Amino acid sequence: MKLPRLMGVVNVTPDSFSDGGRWLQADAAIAHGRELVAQGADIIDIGGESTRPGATRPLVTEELDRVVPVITALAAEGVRVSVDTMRAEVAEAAIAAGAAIVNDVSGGLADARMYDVVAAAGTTYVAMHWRAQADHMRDFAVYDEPGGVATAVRDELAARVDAMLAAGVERDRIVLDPGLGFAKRPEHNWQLLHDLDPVRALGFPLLVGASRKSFLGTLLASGGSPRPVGEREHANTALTVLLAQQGVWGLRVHDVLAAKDALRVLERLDQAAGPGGDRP
Ligand code: PMM
Repeated sequence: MKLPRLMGVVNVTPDSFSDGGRWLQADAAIAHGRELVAQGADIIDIGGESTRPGATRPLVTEELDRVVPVITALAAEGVRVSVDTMRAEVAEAAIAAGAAIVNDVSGGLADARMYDVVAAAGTTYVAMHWRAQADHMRDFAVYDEPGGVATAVRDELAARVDAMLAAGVERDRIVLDPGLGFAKRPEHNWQLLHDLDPVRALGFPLLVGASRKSFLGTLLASGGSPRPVGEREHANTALTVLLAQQGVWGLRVHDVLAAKDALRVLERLDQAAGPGGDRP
């Protein structure tokens, strides 16, 4: 079994829902990146803009000031870094600082220059399904088409892929992401997780980010209150196993140790099955 890569999250933001404010200082963010690598992260995803529902956008200069020093330091140590940004200017600076992957939650919709930057640099490009900026994405969480959310996400990502290829992004540089929690209500996230096949059928590697998201908090709610962000890890571990068994390319996670432990269990079971599998 080919196990997924683990992309460890470092949000250099004051306001991310999952870890906002914890890694805002460059030194703290760099140390956290190193810690995640030591725990088994294959990629460190560095972001300077919170995309939680309702968030307002930082200035470009703020975003640059947050991410560039952290990318520079970690890339210089040989860490495979991705930059989580919707802005071409930030992607460009991040690539110059050593980022190998551009992770764009808007799939190129937020900045018309993004595909040109990625095509010119030849970096891997993660294009996520997205419909609107965080301050009004809730209004776009409507999937009335026949086939529901899975086919809508497939069709909208397919349109992005066509635009990327037309702009000169190499096919083998593209990774797609269904965008859990982005313009999606809990039931949409579950439907997507239940049926990733339409998106997978586009023929690109898939990255999935479920870690700490509010649909897990809703699932695990008690007494009418969502389960707090820091107590959603066991549910994410269950998804880590399920998605790994479905052959996804990567998982974007905050708790790398938990995800890595789950993957090690799968790896060990795979070895026990031997080259011929566990069939008699
Ligand atoms: N989710 C968040 C941020 N960036 N990038 C990708 N590719 N996929 C995601 O699901 C995704 C992302 C929001 O979570 P955070 O605030 O914990 O970073």
